[in-house]
Amino acid sequence: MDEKVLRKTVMEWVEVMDTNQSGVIDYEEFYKFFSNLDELPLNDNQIASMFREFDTSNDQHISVEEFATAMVNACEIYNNEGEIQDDNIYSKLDSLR
Ligand SMILES: [Ca+2]
Repeated sequence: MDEKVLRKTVMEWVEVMDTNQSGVIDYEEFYKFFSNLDELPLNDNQIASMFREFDTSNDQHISVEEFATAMVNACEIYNNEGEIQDDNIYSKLDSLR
């Protein structure tokens, strides 16, 4: 697994999600992003539980670092291909539910 590629992807996601450019993802931004993913249909409860799981510091914001850690953990468990592919990050996220 290439963690650098993953972190770059996470940074790009955070940039897209962080609509008020605060540098962290609040729940509203998180919800907007994940409720609009056609590839990953999630209900409100699933999005809320993902947010809680990602927010390891419990400050109600997800930092780039927290997001990256959550993705790295997901990929360590589920990625056996040796590299990160954008199109299967969705299925990894799916498995965090
Ligand atoms: Ca946090």
